[in-house]
Amino acid sequence: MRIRRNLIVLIIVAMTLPLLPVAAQESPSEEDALGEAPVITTNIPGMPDEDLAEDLPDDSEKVTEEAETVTLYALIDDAGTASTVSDAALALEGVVAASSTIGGLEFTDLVEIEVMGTDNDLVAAELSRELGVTVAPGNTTMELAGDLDFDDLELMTDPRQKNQWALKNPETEGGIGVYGAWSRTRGKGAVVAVADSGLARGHPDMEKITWRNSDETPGNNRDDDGNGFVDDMYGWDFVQNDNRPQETIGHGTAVASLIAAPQNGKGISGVAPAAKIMPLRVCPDRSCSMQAVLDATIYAGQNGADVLNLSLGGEYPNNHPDVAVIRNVMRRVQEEHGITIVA
Ligand SMILES: [Ca+2]
Ligand SMILES: [Ca+2]
Ligand SMILES: [Ca+2]
Ligand SMILES: [Ca+2]
Repeated sequence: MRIRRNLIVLIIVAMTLPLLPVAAQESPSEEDALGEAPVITTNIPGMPDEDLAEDLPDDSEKVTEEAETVTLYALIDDAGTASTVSDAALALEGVVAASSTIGGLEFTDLVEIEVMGTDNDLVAAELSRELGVTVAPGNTTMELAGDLDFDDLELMTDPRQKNQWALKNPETEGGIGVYGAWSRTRGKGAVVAVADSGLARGHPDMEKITWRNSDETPGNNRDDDGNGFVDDMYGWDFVQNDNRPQETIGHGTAVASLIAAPQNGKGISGVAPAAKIMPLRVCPDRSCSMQAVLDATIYAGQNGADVLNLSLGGEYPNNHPDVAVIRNVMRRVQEEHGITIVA
């Protein structure tokens, strides 16, 4: 399992290198952690217009809700324990909730604080002043990475897999040499969560590769597996907060196809053509909220993904506290669930 996972990771890393991925493999040193801000930008191939249209939400489905509260994060160090900070936060006006349990995971270095939107600056200032903790605004956004042209992928077929130079021999053709890896594994049994713009499940190369939550019963309006998500048969939409992570711009579907498009005589071949994709929608357009990315990261870990792919990026000051929050959450999910995060 470890070997296979590492193999897949290598492959995916190689495939997404040109896409300028973000960052969260193994625990980097503190210096690296703060020194290398994530660079998030993506591009992906598209799918046929008709598939896209079919999967597009109608206007009424657009997210219109105004957030009444905002989420801040206190970064805990020597300044105090998580529970001291939670208690202090709860005593402040405008604070609705404060906890070091996030998505069911206990954190020792992070407290999530929900604040009425009008009071967030005041609360942040007060916490820093009284407790000396760093308060992260939690409002960072990332962007989809890369310049993939979906039409290019559409032109390729399995027989034309020979045109996929990136899969070929590194010495002679500059690729990642995936054919050698395929003699050992094509990713069967591995689940790769793709936190992106969704997945067009009706696309000919996508229909059979979607991960299925076997612990959930579809369509009964109940959370049968008790994971906190109702009827999440095929991943989750963290933008609309529903169980339909439909594609809206094509990026997520293109990323998924680079990872796991099956060898079926249609479309292209992914680097791990026997793996399954867990679609997690975090980007309604090219911009992706940090909150959605963190929620999706926790979901991927808790629901058995072996790998989480984030073809996202962004540029922030090296010491931006939100970067520390993102890193802490990803590290914690890795520790808890052993998932490999590629960004
Ligand atoms: Ca569920
Ligand atoms: Ca159900
Ligand atoms: Ca949706
Ligand atoms: Ca194919």
